[in-house]
This record gives sequence, structure tokens and C-alpha cells, in this order.
Amino acid sequence: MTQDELKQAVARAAISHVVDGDIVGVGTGSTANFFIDELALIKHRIKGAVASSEGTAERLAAHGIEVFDLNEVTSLSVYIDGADEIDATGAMIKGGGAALTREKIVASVATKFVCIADGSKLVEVLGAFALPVEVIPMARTVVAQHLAALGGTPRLRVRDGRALLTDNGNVIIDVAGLKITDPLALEAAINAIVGVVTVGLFAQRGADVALLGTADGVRTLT
Ligand code: ABF
Repeated sequence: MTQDELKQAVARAAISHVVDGDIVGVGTGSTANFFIDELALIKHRIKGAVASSEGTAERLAAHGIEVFDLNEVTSLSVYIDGADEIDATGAMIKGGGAALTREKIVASVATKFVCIADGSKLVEVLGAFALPVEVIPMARTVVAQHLAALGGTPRLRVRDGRALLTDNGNVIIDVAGLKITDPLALEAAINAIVGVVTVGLFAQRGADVALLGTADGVRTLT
């Protein structure tokens, strides 16, 4: 199976977690895009969706799925999204797609977080994927110093020769070289740095269910 076929398989499997009549929290990235395409097939069964990025909102709308502002919604039964890495406890690194802040906000409202990913994302220790941190632009140098003091190698994310800006107008610092043996503690430590908007470690609110695509089928971790 190709990686895209594995992503499609988990996206399809995630539909069983969607609650009829509800608004669904929807993530960002290529696996989430496959999920949106599957969701479109059952759109008559749901009320609509809350999106974690402008890109996701556009894709949902293009499928005729109503997109709600999170401020109009008091609870979500489920949030479904991909990850860059996930460990056996459900802690994740996210933010490779630069949507980490809105992803974390929407996930915080959901009763259940379902992570969908191809099996290669499952790791023993998080950190081989550089940890994304969304930062207020004026604080990028001082925040980078703090991140280096935590043992990582920070690098400003650049696209087309200039600092990439998130949907929120902030920059991303990717921190390489971390071996994250205590995700909860590192999430709290990085959140405490002044100038940090969001760290792409999702440990405090990790995945409740992970659907991982493998050659032998969809593997479920709970
Ligand atoms: C989002 O998309 C992110 O948090 C993560 O960075 C990325 C995973 O992308 P893909 O599904 O394309 O591998 O969920």
C-alpha cells in the first residue's frame, strides 16, 4: 500500500467516530484532507464542522459542509486530526503544517481526540521530528535562546526566502535534536516562555484514540 492509501484507510476508519447530528472538529494536513473527503460522503448526517486552519475551512466549504466559528460552539464530541509523531501514550508532535495553535484550541473543546496517521508516525520517543513552536514575531530571538537552553537547536521556519507566517500572523521556530522523554514537563516548560503562543507538543491533551495505517490494516491504539 502507498502512504496515501494508508492515510485514506485511517481517514475512512475515523468516520465511525463521528456522531450523527453533531459538529465535528477537523484538523489540518494531508491525512486530515483525506478525512474531509470521507466526511463529505456523510455530510447529510452531521450539522457541520469547526476547522483548525483556513485551508481546512476552504476544503470543508468546497465540499458543501457548513463551517462554524468555534465561538458559536460550546462543545464538540470529537476532533479528528493527523500528527507528525505519536507515542504509545497518545502524546504527539504536531505543527508540521503550521496550524498547531488552532489545532490545539479546537482539540481542547473536544470530548475525544482521534489521531489519524500512517504507521510510520508511531515512535518510542518523540523528538526526531523537529518540534514546532509558534512565536510572536518580535520575540523570536529571545524565545530561540530559551529553546536552545532546553537542549534543542532552534531554526526559524522559512518559506520562499522569508519567515513563514501562520494563519495567526506569527512565526514558527522548529526545534531539532530534542529527545522528549517527558512530554508533559516539556510542554509546560515551553508554554511558560514569554513570547511563545503554542508549542506543538500535545501531551496535556493527547490523543484518546490513534488509528494507524499499516500494511496489515488499521491498527487502533487507545
Ligand atoms: C497536522 O498535519 C499537523 O499537526 C501535522 O503537522 C500534520 C500532519 O500532516 P500529514 O497528515 O500531512 O502527515 O495534523
